[in-house]
Amino acid sequence: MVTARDHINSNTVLLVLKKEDKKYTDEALSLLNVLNFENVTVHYVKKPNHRYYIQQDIVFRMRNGNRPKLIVIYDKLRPWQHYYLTKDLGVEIWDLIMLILKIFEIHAGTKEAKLQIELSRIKHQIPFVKEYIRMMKLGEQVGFMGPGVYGYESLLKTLKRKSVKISRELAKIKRRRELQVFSRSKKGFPHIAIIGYTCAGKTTLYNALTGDSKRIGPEPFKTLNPKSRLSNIACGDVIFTDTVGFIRKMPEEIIDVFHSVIAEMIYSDMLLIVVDISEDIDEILSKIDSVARIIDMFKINYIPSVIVFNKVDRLDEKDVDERIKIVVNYIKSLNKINVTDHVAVSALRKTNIDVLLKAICRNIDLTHTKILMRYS
Ligand SMILES: Nc1nc2c(ncn2[C@@H]2O[C@H](COP(=O)(O)OP(=O)(O)OP(=O)(O)O)[C@@H](O)[C@H]2O)c(=O)[nH]1
Ligand SMILES: [Mg+2]
Repeated sequence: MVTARDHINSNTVLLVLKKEDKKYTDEALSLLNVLNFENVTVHYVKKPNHRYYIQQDIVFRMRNGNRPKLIVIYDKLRPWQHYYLTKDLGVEIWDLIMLILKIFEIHAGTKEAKLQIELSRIKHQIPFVKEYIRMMKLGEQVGFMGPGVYGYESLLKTLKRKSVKISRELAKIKRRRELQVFSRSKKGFPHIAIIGYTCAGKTTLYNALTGDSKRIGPEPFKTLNPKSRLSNIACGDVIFTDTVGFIRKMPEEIIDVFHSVIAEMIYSDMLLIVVDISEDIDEILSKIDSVARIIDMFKINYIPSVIVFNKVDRLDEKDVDERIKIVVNYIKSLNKINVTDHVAVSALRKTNIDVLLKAICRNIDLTHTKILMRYS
């Protein structure tokens, strides 16, 4: 473990987790990586400090010495903790919700998803602004950072007005939306969404699948978000989409946003469900449960799904076979995912990518015809 005081400088992002949440470290680092933060120092706290979340002596040491450029608390933060950290350190502070909203923002392609994110950000911000006003009225100062009590009061009014406006707009959009609109709009090329938990290796797989492929004319890409790419594979042209990862430590307040961001991507002709087969078997099965729940929730059980068991390079061959057997049986017993195939790969080493492409081709011919028939 790296201690906070050793490695901090003005380029560092300080990532703070509770000791009991140590298992989420990789997940948190991977989210920061998506945002291109590479110089990250991890700090664990045994028990969150009431005033600062981080232990007081560490805060004081940072105040008197090197400060990071950003502190990310991988947990919910009380409004006054945000207030005191900002006031005493004068650096940007994000909590878990702010971090996840930033990630969603990158993946949000529809107006609905963007508005949902904006609404959640405002709703999340309001108690913080209220706390700032309360503290300032008690005579506290936010130092050079804040706009003063009147500034915060007018900000609060603006946020409340915006939140009402966005809620109305969202209600209208939701009424208009039909669930299958996403699929229909993508008619043309078979659309393959790569889904699964964060860190499972979706982006690595996306790169392995699309890396060598030639882009055929720029036109089709204009309507796609940057996470989708047209690829020419043995059986024809298909569009692969890399999606935002399911996050284990997902605060309830933003589950709606997650759904709106993932919805547009998930209505596809095929799902590649990426599973990190090198994890603890209990962990794998519990993640499979959540994937099945999400598939159930969106009522997309009809979409043919290829399970991609990734990171086989981390295991012995015998282990891989044993684990796959257990997981496949478990998935079948759930009866919620339309599994048409499974393939073991190493996306990183590009092992068995050809086998996966063949599996895709075997299933896509059938499925795309079906999808076209349904809407023609
Ligand atoms: N050993 C091994 N590591 C892999 C493999 N595939 C991916 N990884 C590693 O797993 C980590 C996460 O990979 P990503 O491709 O970013 O995972 P992701 O599912 O896109 O994660 P999010 O975008 O956060 O949802 C990276 O450190 C990869 O290098 C693999 O086949 N073998
Ligand atoms: Mg990714």
